[in-house]
Amino acid sequence: MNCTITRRTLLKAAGLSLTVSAVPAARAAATSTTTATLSARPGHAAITRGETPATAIWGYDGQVPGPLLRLRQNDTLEVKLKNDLPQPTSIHWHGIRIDNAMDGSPLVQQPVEPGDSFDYRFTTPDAGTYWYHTHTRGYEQLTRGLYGVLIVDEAEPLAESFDQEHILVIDDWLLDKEGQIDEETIGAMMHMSHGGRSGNWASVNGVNKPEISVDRGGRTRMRLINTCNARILDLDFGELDVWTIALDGQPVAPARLENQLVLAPGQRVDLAVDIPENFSEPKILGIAMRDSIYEAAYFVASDKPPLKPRDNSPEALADNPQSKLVLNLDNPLKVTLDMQGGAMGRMREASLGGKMTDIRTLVRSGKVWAFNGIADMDTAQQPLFEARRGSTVTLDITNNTSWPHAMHLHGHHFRQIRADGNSVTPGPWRDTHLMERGEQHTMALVADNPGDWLIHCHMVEHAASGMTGWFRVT
Ligand SMILES: [Cu+2]
Repeated sequence: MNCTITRRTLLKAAGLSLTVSAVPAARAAATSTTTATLSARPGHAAITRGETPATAIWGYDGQVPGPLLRLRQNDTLEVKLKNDLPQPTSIHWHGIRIDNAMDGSPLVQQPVEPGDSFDYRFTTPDAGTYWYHTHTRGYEQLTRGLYGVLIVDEAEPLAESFDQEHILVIDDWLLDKEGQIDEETIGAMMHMSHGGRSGNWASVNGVNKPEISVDRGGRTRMRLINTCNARILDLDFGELDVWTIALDGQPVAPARLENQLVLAPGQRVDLAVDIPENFSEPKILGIAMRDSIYEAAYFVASDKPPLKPRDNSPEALADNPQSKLVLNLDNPLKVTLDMQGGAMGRMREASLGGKMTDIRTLVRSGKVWAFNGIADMDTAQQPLFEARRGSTVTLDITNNTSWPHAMHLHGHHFRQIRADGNSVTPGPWRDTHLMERGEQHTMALVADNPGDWLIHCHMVEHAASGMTGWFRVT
């Protein structure tokens, strides 16, 4: 008999850092189900830490980030979304290889009307760091704070590998002098056609410049999530000893971080960070700006006596089913994706509603970008491609624009492949891949998840103004 155990989700209103002992340690004999109710509703957040009145936000349970959802690999998550907002909404479970009907995109779900609710239910095949966020009017609802963290713990607990865990959700906010979200610029064409909306305040776990308590001599697993609308984060850890151990939830061979860490909107990274035994002064988590470091957070020593530092480098995380997928590059379905448009671009016209439309009319219609000459591929009858389940697809993506873009795939991960003589070198599996301007990358995926899925730029202003398409797996 399949025993189903309902357990409370680990909900933490503030301060997402927790010790490893707080992670559910005992493995249930059978898979279990975690349930939660999330009310999408207005609330307030002390983003500026008292420098202004609290910021009016929209958040899950009225807080930002929303409640931490945490379950074990292969378990089931049931979430009732209650919409207590004045407009329709939905939830996308970013990076989870999910049942298509639960993906939250407009391809598979009518947004939930105000006062209504929707029950999401899915299993979590891959361990890792994920997040959930609105997929309706993202340029407004993500701006207002509708996102939270979803952690899937490894089927076999890792308690001995780390002394601590920290979850760092990094966002930026465009606030006025009273600390309120600048509403006039929500969805502004200026942001859509340029680099998206960037803020004038940064937050880590919902507050500006928090202090993050770390154990001296300890090794902490840091899970970082970029929830910014559009800002690409160049993160600087100063002298701390940092290894990358997973990207977008998928394990990678531990590699020491030698430079700044680039985290595009939507992306996550898991790090192993060794805190020196004699650590005393606050260390800065910096965001590299053009010619300076913005101090996003401070690592400060906890009151605990120093631990004996490890002399081994971090162990690799166990592979996920996703990371074991094998590309068949002998005879892939080859797809070309030309990203066009935006300010300082060359696009003069694109198809809109099936008609070739000049750029001025496109701008008036709120569309300034196009995939393969189509400015509304998100609602087009024809998908970007249709693949048989289990087949390998290569996506030849060219960023023919003057802006970087973070390309996000729903329901799947993909990896960059580089032809190197006769061999092919695959990059890490990711669900969100940064394309700098002018770059051409060949990405490959195993189309193993049936349904209709979005592919879009995760700079949410771009996604809303032409940079969204879809594909079908049959
Ligand atoms: Cu973009």
